[in-house]
Amino acid sequence: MILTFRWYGNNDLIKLDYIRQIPVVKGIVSALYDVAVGEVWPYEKLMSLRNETKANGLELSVIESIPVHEDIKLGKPSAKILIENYCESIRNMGRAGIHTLCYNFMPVFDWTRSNMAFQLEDGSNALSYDNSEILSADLSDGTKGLPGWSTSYNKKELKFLLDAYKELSPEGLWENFAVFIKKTAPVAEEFGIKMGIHPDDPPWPIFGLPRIMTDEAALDRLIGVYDSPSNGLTLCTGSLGASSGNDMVKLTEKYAGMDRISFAHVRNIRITNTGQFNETAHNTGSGSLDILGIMKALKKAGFSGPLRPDHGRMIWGEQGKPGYGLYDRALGAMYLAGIWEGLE
Ligand code: DNO
Repeated sequence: MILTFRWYGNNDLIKLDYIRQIPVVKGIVSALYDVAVGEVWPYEKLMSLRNETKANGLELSVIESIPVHEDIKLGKPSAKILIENYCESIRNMGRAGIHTLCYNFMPVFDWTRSNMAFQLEDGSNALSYDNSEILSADLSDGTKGLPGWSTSYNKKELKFLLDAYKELSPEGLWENFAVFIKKTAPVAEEFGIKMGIHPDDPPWPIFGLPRIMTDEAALDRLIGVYDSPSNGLTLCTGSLGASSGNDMVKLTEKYAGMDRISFAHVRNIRITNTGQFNETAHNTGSGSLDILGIMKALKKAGFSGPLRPDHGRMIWGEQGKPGYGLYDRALGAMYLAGIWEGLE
């Protein structure tokens, strides 16, 4: 296992030399933030990102994410050229010596929360989700009504997208996914890259949009579409684990055993009701998930890929990007590395 840490590039409040001071962290998870969605990611930019992390003693282990253009998910005619561009970005990653790619296939909305600063008993803040609040979110002025939403769509753009998806069933989304992965995964194979799809977060439909990467049946289907270690999963324990029907230790054992876990996001959440959860500290006792059991399952399967602590709470007065402060993620990194060392 390679312990990694997400870094949002030079605008990130958390600098690489701080990340380097977390003794267990060896790799960086990052992306290019100045390439328009659908364009080819240039080799030179990927290479300079890698050199920058290297100059700080850290390997660029994972690209999270190259966004998948909505036209690909919608199966529009332009998907053909957009998928070809995606393949070229994968080739450029390979040429730049980066071997893991995390991406998702969630229509319009990536991960979604209803409260970015939910107060926990100990006075710290964490992200939380409540289905009823999300259902009543005001989308009449685009994504402005959504807390913490970063990719902004104005009123017109959002309406256009939501209308376009009205025509698309979950089966239709699967078909478009199959077209995408059958083209991209062989290129990833050829260039020594493991792709890992990020499960839908939360793992159920929101705003009437189809969501397909939600449970064991979906993961089996994903593998069935194109069977290769280059077509794997980003095991995001807090995303899949938000649905109590997903037994995370069992799923980890199964897919790690099949060598289909390309990358792991390990974090804990507390399920408070159906469709309702809040994020917690990483350790097993703080939330509903058996983090030790998950790490044991990865270890037992000989998992050797990148793994990162995921969203942290805001503690010790830290201000910053919700979920992506330094302190609690660093605690998470130490906890996860400690478990691993113990298992070794
Ligand atoms: C949230 C992240 C996601 C993830 C994308 C991957 O913190 O896990 O935004 O990067 O879904 O494509």
